[in-house]
Amino acid sequence: MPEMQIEISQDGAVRTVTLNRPAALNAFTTPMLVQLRQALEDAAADKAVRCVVITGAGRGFCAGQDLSDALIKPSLDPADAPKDIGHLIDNYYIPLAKSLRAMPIPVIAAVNGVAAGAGASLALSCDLVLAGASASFIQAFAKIGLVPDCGGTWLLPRLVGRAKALELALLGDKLPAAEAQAIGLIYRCVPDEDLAATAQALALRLSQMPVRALAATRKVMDEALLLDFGSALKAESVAQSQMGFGTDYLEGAAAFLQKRKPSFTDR
Ligand code: T3D
Repeated sequence: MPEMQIEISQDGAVRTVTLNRPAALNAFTTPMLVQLRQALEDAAADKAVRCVVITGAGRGFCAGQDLSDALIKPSLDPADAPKDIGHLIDNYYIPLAKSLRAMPIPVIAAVNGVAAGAGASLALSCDLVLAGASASFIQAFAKIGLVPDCGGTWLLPRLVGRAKALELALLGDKLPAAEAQAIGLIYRCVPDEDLAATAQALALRLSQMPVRALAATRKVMDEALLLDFGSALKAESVAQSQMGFGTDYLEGAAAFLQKRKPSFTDR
């Protein structure tokens, strides 16, 4: 059984998952990728959890794939056959990226330091990305002869447009959190000392909202990017119909009419 490389904590309906290999800036190992995916799936299955926060221990958020991992580390001996790193992507990164995208509740990234390579993709896959002022985002892939992965090629142009996405991905320059906010890559940059409390407050706020509708909003918005206008209208109608049968809609509308605070329960 590999040692735990993440930490999990719970505060009310908010579950926090902390990537925990601070000496390597929380770079991903295969056990960590498996543990993170399992933690997300456990949170998805637990009806008491209504929001997840992902953050990192120490001074980094996540430095992407651990490049010293024996699974992928290239041999310096030219006689050795090159390793197929597509195997790592297929078996670890793709399942993680899909689990994150399919979460039935909102997920916040609290980016406490550098987010590089797949670590940046992980953060940017979350629904709301908060970052401390000293945090940064680096599309590190090009620097080591790779392409963005863990959803990076899908996310970047959608978040900031093709020109900026290519600038970030081709040059691989460090993008400070304040600039990431300015170009619309992330939700908000806050002072480092406020990051954890801001993330918790945001998570508490989301956890008290109709989370089923929030997850459905993410889904229809993602789908709408691939649809023509008429098809997007229809997709909205299908989702709205599903929400309309939910307890949360009854509660939300009743609370509005009765001028009281709603109490949402759907998951
Ligand atoms: O096969 C595949 O790779 C497929 C999958 C690809 C997905 C990817 O994520 S590819 C991108 C991989 N990540 C990187 O290329 C980033 C590598 N790291 C860096 O460029 C720098 O560390 C940072 C810019 C992120 C931070 O720089 P700095 O100066 O703040 O810290 P540092 O001194 O470089 O790193 C601190 C320690 O973390 C250091 O260890 P040491 O010397 O103190 O023992 C460093 O080696 C370690 N570390 C940082 N990133 C990684 C890492 N160790 C292994 N893998 C890393 N990715």
